[in-house]
Amino acid sequence: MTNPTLRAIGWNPFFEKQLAPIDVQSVIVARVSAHHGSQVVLYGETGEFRVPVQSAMAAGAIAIGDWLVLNATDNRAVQRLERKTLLTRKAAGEEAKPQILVANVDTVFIVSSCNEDFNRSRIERYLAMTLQAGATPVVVLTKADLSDEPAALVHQARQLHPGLSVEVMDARRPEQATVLRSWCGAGQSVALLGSSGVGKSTLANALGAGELATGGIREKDGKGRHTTSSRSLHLLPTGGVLVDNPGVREFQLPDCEDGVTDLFEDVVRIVFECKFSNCGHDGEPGCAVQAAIESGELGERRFANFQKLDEEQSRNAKTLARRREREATRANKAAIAKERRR
Ligand SMILES: Nc1nc2c(ncn2[C@@H]2O[C@H](COP(=O)(O)OP(=O)(O)OP(=O)(O)O)[C@@H](O)[C@H]2O)c(=O)[nH]1
Ligand SMILES: [Mg+2]
Ligand SMILES: [Zn+2]
Repeated sequence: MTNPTLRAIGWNPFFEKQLAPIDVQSVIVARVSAHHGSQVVLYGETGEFRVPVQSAMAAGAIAIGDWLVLNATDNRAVQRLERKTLLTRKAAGEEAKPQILVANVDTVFIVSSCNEDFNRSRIERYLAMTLQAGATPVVVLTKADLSDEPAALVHQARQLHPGLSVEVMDARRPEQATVLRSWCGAGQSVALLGSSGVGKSTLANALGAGELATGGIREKDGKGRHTTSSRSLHLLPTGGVLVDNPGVREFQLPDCEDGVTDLFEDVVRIVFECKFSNCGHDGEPGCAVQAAIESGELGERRFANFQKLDEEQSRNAKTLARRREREATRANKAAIAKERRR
């Protein structure tokens, strides 16, 4: 399975290894690229092909970006390969269930425009989610042509995480998007994330993903019109693949402790220095957080957002843990009842 076409679209030893127990003569591998009603679009060694949803899901639930092992004779999935990275958010509604956005991307372009959409706390939310997924975040600031101070915004965004890559551009101009090429080479998988109207599909087109529909934004508040309605994976002329996503509305973090801790490592380190381990950071003696805010080492906004995101993810993690517990208890009771009926 060392076919160059497969390698270009992200096939690598991580997935190859999982094939070991399978008789490779009787199967093919393919990557999930889109979902259209009753059909799933896949990319394989011979290019794009479609299979009925029932065949694609025969080995379990799938997400865009997943690798499937299919029976060569009837294209039925026999295995969904273990994921290298997994981007999730908390599903809408009361349940804390995580909702999968995309699987197996190496890089996430967190797209924000330089106008009304620019918001450091929102970017931090996407960063925590991306770090949790195990992918590399790159902040892409679009609509540089509409801003008087794009350089100041780049500077602000770079402060959000040590070593964070931040690029700024007019996304309508392919020659400006070339700064993103190093993340789009053969074998690389990238996903675009961000609010509606920030220019994700415009950027995808500039990178050569094809002819994706783009739409105007509302005059009064600069918000988008949710032009892209479904997630899809596209081949890039630079060799890699790119997943365009619908604009994300407000969303909550799922169980995301590692992502939050990684992103806010500076804050966590300061909190650790407070005299009391249960410090409320609200005027207690020996509070390292207060001291850091006073000295300017820690910004008030950053600390407040850390607290907000950390509480949110831990609340959702706890609800999820309770739900799993309930499910386990229910399964247990059902098993006991079944045993009794025997
Ligand atoms: N001036 C300017 N306009 C841009 C830029 N990028 C995108 N646009 C415009 O912004 C509007 C929205 O762009 P889209 O690419 O549809 O935005 P999107 O993020 O895909 O939006 P959804 O699909 O709704 O999530 C379009 O009218 C684009 O032409 C840019 O860098 N500068
Ligand atoms: Mg779009
Ligand atoms: Zn404190």
